[in-house]
Amino acid sequence: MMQIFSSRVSFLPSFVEKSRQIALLRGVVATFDATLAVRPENTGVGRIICASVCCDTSIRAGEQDRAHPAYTPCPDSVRAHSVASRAAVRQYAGHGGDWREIRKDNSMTSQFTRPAWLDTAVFYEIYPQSFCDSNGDGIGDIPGITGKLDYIASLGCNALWINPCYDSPFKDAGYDVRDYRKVAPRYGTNDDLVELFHQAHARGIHVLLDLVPGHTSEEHAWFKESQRAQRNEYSDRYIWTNSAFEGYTMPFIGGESERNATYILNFFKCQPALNYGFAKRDRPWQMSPDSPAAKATRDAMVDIMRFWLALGCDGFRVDMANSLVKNDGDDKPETIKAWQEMLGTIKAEFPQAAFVSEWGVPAQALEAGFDMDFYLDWRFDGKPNGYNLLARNTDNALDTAGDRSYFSASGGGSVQEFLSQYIPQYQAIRGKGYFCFITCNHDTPRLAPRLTTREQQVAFGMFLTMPGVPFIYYGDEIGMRYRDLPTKEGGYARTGSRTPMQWDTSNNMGFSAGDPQSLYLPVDPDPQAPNVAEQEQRPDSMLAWVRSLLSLRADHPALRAKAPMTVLAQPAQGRSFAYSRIAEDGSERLVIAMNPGLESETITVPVQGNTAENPDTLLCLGRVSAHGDTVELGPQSFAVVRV
Ligand SMILES: [Ca+2]
Repeated sequence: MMQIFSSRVSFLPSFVEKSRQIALLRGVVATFDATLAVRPENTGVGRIICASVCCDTSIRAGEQDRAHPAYTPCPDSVRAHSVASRAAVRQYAGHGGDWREIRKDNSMTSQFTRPAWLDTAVFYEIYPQSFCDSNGDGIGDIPGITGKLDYIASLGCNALWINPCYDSPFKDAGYDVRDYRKVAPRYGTNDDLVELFHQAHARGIHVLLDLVPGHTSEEHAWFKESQRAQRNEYSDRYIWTNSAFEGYTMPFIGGESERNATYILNFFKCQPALNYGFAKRDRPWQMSPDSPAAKATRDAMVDIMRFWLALGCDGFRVDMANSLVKNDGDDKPETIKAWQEMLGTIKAEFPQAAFVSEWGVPAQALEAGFDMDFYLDWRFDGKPNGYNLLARNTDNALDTAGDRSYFSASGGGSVQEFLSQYIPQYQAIRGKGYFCFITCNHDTPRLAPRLTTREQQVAFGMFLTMPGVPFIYYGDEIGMRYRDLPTKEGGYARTGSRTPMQWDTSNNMGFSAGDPQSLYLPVDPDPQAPNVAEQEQRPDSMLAWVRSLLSLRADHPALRAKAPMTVLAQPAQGRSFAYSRIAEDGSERLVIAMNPGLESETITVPVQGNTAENPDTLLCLGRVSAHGDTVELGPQSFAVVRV
């Protein structure tokens, strides 16, 4: 079965194509399950997998092609929540589709209190197997992370998100959880993790773990029980059909258990979907989200959160948060309801816990109770979403040629297209929570080597001064490079963004004292590969720039997550972009201006004085000068000015 997925991914022509497939497989398919239906011919991925798997279960592929109820647009009548007044939010209508407006509630004041600490938070995402190996076995571990907390604090980061570190067969690098309550032995012990919480808190650092609520590993004890022919407590914890010969329009597996049924998958073959019910039901085996079985799944997930929060964890990044309830509508009413119940319960017990969703539609995610949602990197058939426009508007992760990203000095265009997508989403959630920029993540190609250091510096200037809570992926602060590598633990095209952290020029670049052959992934062999020790010596380094930006952010209330942002300049014919940030109490107003292009540009913004000598220029990259309301921005420049 695994081969089906492997070959499906590996023959795809480009990284972006692979990423698209992975995104679809990992849950974007769920985000867009209804929007994809706008063009039924675009349901290819799910159908191909269904067809492939169902060949193994003796079900004709054609049966999967007929109705596709999973991809039927949700009629208004299905929307469960009442809406007093609504504002439009733009959402991408799936690959091959277009941007369109969906209707979202913009009137509801969130019932959830947001943890105050998020207003000044800056996150650092750590892929545990690749950050620091403390015992020389070639795999990063929890004590390794603990040993680097001072480095993380020195960056200006005061929060961590650690990718799954739970017991797992690692067929999807830990997103296939075998035991939610146990640290994987290769990373250490539960005690090691509790010690990490303590050491982090002593440095003012909050720690979020990664919650994978939508599926488990096929080796999870719940699933082993659920597979049994005899009914038991876990029979309905997963989604089973009524016969070993009955499939469905979602990926499913048959013939592997004594139970006379097939089960629904969320992603890889090893990841059976947990049962949160179906919003729309067209088969007798589909249960309601209000069923006792779906409620039991929600309770079990709350219990897992409770377990780690009680041990000192500060919250969770939640994997594929938008896809719990199957056959849900465009507006995700039942998935939102499920989260409102779960987060309502856990937040009442742990009001300072923070939750960030892999959802990508912040108006929905915040309504569901999350504090933050990511601006995810989406690209479908060459069509970028707003974030992809900024930094990854290309089909080639490695090559500068053909890169039309806004931050590409020679290839990018006006910032207007990004803003036309970002601003409506930003306005829809203002005051309710945070829409968060990432530098990269474990599913996304790193900016380097495609973007130069200078291009990355301008990009970071924006990412770290926009509203919301920023997330820096480990190694991006030194410009670590995406590498073209064979797959590891289900990473496929994502593997190249998951290589060991480059600390210095010692053995394995300081990542591990072990044999290079034992490493989780090989370190970058290039003699010019960036490393922390070298960049610490150099004031013009990427590392120094990131520290400057985060130091500025920490010192200025106008750069806090909540502080409002207003666009000041977005020339249609130029490359420049300027915006203001104003402290919530009105005590401070900053102007951020940038020009990622290669030609000088002049824009009109309310900045006074010549910034070359002006003490109110708080941070400057390249040549920036202002005369009255006119600001001249040199090539590849960035400035933060107090006005
Ligand atoms: Ca280790």
